[in-house]
Amino acid sequence: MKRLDQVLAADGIPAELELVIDHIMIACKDIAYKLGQGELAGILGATEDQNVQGETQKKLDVISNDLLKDILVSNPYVRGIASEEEDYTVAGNANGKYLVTFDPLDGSSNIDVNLSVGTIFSVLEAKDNRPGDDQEVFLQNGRNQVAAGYVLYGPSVILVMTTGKGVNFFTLDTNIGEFVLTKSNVQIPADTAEFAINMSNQRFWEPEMKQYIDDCLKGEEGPLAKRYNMRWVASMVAEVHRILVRGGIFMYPYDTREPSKAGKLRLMYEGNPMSMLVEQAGGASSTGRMDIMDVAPKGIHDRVPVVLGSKNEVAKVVAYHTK
Ligand code: AHM
Ligand code: MG
Repeated sequence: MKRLDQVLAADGIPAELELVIDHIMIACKDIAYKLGQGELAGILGATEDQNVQGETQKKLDVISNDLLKDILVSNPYVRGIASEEEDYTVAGNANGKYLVTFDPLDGSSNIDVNLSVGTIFSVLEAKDNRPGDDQEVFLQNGRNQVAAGYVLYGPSVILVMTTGKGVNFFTLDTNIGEFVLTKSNVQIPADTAEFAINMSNQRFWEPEMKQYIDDCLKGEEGPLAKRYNMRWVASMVAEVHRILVRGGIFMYPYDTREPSKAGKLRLMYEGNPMSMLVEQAGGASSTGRMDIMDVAPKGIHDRVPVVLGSKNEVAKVVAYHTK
């Protein structure tokens, strides 16, 4: 079986980008090991801190963030990093060509209950001479990503990534400590009858989203003429992985619980990398009104409504929002 480095080399990825991806994976293997140790390593539970968005930080959020940050800022090709768990961008090498954004441990409410979590990453090119601690250099739309992916820490550890040439799955072979190719050119089925959304927020959604879900719940008798199934893991990495494996639609729409926020999920750490993966696998990704990767970020911690997955179902949701 082919190792990750062999696949990247065969795809003609620049050696500098390969080293950046390699370093992200070194940190992710360490995170996977610590998650596997769980309570034995004393890393479960919360810290006394909150991140810039006012969310309680789990110990493993902070540990994972530091592992990624430390290795990436000392990588010669990394100009800087932006993380969901860092208030500000952090400078790397002033001559570095790449910027890395990441959610070190997404779905962290699942850590203490021993369910799947993941690391999400995105790589952009630094377009001008600004230093990596200047957030302006990061404010590019998702179409500029040169690589994106996630590592899912589940029963097996799976890296899913794209460099713009399709989506591959790599499984961590713990005998050799390497990610090996286990599925190439992943394609999301265009149609689905499985949706994922946090139904408890229903009363806070916009009328368009309420109407779409109402119509799903009407099943064969309703306007969508299908019997739907529902899933909610509360871990975006696990939801997107399910969609890449068997299709589906995942939504975290705008809601009025905190009107100043466009949605719960973050554009640069969650929306853009997942959108690149989904589009590269033949799916679609939208805010409900426009493609997520066309949204221009105003700040590194911007939020975005997310609707992604099987392309015909995403098109239906977009039609509800735009008709
Ligand atoms: P996090 O980055 O703080 O972990 O939040 C993101 C997660 C997603 O993985 C998941 O889709 C969503 O939050 C779950 O939210 P909820 O708790 O509202 O179900
Ligand atoms: Mg997180």
